[in-house]
Amino acid sequence: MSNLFSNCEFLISAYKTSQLPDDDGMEIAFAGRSNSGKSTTINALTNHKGLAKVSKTPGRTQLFNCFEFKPNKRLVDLPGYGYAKVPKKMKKHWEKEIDSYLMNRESLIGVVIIMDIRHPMKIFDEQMLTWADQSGLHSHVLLNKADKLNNNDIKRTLMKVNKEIRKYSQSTTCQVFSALRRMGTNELSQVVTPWFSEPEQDTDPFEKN
Ligand SMILES: Nc1nc2c(ncn2[C@@H]2O[C@H](COP(=O)(O)OP(=O)(O)OP(=O)(O)O)[C@@H](O)[C@H]2O)c(=O)[nH]1
Ligand SMILES: [Mg+2]
Repeated sequence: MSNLFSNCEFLISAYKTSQLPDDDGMEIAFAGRSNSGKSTTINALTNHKGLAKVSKTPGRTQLFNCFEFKPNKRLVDLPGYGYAKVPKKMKKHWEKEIDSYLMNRESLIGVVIIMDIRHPMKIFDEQMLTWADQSGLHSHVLLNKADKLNNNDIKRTLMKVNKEIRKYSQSTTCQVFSALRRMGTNELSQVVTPWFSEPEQDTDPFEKN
């Protein structure tokens, strides 16, 4: 099924925030622990199998990978956080770059936080929810890899997480997802599409219309 994101193309990979595309327009970021399925989710949402690189080895995405689906409208695949086996120096680099991205990126309008449904709400996920709330950004949680659980466990986890996310943010939403089976992509598209239709913030108060 086609959606706003169906004609998405790879734009650029950035090792540092300074290499990202110009900070204009709007973008949403896909954040989550390493191996949670960020890259697979982008491929499911855009209906484009090989767009974002997927790997069985955690720590695969070690760059900010940017994709453009409309002029100046982007999806950003973030490096996974919390993967212990990454060398210390690289971990430091990424923590610094992701922090800087989240704090300074004007075109960032929302984050999709991807969790493995079997291990939801880890410390970084909670921090991301808190941070998005405090920054006035949209946020939406995907409980990914639902194909790994039975229906009862899915329902139980969804209820539990729905309750828990309220501690961190009043406005965040949550859904069950399977990037592998492309289950839940319509719902995801319906949640994030309106984020892009809001008027862009005028950052220059002196600019004349
Ligand atoms: N069973 C199942 N496996 C999935 C699902 N989504 C992703 N995977 C698998 O999980 C592994 C990691 O997926 P990625 O999309 O590369 O995860 P990532 O979050 O981008 O990982 P990093 O780039 O390392 O941070 C791959 O083997 C995927 O095939 C899902 O919904 N169900
Ligand atoms: Mg990845």
